[in-house]
Amino acid sequence: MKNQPYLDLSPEVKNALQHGQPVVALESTIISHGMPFPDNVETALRVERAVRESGAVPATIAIIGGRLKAGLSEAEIEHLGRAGQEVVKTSRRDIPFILAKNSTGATTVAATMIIAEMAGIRIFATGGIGGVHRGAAETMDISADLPELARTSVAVVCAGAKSILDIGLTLEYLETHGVPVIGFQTDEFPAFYTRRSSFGVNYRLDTPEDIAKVLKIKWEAGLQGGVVIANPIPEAHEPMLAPIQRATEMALAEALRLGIRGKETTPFLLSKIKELTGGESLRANIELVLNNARLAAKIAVAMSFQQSSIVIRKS
Ligand code: PSU
Ligand code: MN
Repeated sequence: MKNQPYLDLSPEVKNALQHGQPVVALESTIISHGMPFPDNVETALRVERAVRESGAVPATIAIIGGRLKAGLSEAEIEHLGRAGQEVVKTSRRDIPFILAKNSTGATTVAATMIIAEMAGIRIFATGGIGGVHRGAAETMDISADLPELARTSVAVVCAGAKSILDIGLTLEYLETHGVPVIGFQTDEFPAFYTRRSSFGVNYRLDTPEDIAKVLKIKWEAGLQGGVVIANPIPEAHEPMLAPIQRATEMALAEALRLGIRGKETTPFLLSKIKELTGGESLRANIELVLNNARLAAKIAVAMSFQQSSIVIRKS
């Protein structure tokens, strides 16, 4: 690892990376802005356990007291969960400001990818990625997660993109920027709460080993940039489509009426949908994150078997 003046690895994460053991990065905006307390803390800890049970070391990522952290203590996770929206939702642009103030930030997919890459962690599990929002032709609301996927060499395991987004335009953006979208055991890109979206993936791969092989080749060949690994929510936990769709439409209308904009949009929609579905969306969200953590760990394990030295060439 290059000298990283702002980064602290937990002793466990540091040790695992030094010995080429599998490590999975986890984000923290999902803790402070994506779920209510105490489900958020409980889920974050369960996700860490799921990664361990699948043979990898979890590295939850955040900014704490002006330091970039890969690997948090339980107390730090609990703090992020209790503080909730009071913690700054931190994406690429925000990082230097949070560091300058010795402040604390919950990292989005984009910011988590940046810190994971610095640490040398290649696999990252989350719930859903940000994307092109519906109505983006007018609002230009495109998540900073997308340009990050274009430039940063980390693979993100997710359950697709939520239907609060324009899934078609999100996939077009990824295509333009050369970000491969892999479907794990599926030909169809999943829509987060639901297994189907009617949009296809670029490549279907059916085992963690096949995915690990492609990732290794991509980065060894010097092809920088991220990869989306789309992992549908397990059938047993897929909620009924109609109530989710109704809640999504109502939440979008409410956001428009209240003039919700910018970084507030995604957290607002998530909490509104949860309220409107009586918690059904939250239950599904928890299950799909656990499912993604397990797959990410298996891919990380397969990668550690294949090669202990994946060198990312920087131009
Ligand atoms: N999707 C979810 N839960 C989340 C997020 C997205 O289902 O918590 C969070 C992630 O941290 C993601 C961020 O990176 O929202 C995207 O925010 P925005 O749309 O403002 O870029
Ligand atoms: Mn946005």
